[in-house]
Amino acid sequence: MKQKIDRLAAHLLSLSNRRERVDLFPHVNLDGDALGSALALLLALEKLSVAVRLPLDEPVPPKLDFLPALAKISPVDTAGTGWMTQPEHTLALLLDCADPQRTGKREPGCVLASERWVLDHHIARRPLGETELVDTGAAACAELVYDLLRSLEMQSGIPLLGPDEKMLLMTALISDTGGFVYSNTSARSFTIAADLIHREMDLRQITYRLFHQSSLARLRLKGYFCSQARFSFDDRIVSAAVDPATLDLYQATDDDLDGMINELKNVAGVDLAMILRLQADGQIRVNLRTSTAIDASQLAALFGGGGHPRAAGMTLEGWSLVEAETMLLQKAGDALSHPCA
Ligand SMILES: [Mn+2]
Repeated sequence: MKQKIDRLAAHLLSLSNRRERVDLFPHVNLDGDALGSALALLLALEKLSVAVRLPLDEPVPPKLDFLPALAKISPVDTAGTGWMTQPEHTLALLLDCADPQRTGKREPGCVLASERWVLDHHIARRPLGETELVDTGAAACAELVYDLLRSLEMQSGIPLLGPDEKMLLMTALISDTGGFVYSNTSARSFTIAADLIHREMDLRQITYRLFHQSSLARLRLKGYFCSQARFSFDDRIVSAAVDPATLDLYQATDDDLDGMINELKNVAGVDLAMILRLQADGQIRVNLRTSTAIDASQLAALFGGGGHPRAAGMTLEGWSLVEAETMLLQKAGDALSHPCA
């Protein structure tokens, strides 16, 4: 991987003071790793006098609006084609993803570019080409961007890791490792973090914004949720239902429910947590989180849904909330008493 990174670095350096431009393509539904990695690389390439853009057609998620260098983003209207200026002189670099489809409506910009490179850490679903650098051992794309910046520094003699680049890469690393606790966290993650940290870096602020910041609406909704959650089957199953009127009452939105299911699942002894959300169109969205005692994907499959063994979901139609919850509790109870092999 080091040789490949060095080769990409040499190639990027060769574009210094040339008309060729680098367009950076992090995946859609930006997360801390995708955006932090892209902005750090953008700042570094600017220092090397490489023409570079970060074309985005989605707003920066509110929880990432504290990042430095956000003004460097090029907001583009992908409804038209005007944003792809001179694709024949453009190097497209995909970040934190390997397939142009993962860039959403920006996909033509990746496809029409004169050359395409990839820097990613997700498992590849196809054979990789020479210019596709994928390291599944990296906890975050930011680890690969870090290596790339160090290689660019070596080859150019120009220092590239200033406070902003360090802040962006640290945020990306914290984001993808859940604050250095997920199983992808490696000794290498800590080595890189040790090199990025400095006295002025506000780690507390980064973790607060990424993982803990709430809102009054969300807090009140959480209170309602936790107080009305129903525990059954010796407290091994917990369910909670919410309708649009309740969300209105708390001036909350559907987004405020994100992560709420983990609060229920985190209760010791709970094997299955489920949240039923009645939508404005009458459909009911159901989320499931389970311990190893129940396969969430199998339970969801009974109702045409799917997902992973520990997290799954489905959409129900033609039921009232009460009917749906009663029926689901029955099926879940069956699953508990007849655990799958
Ligand atoms: Mn990532």
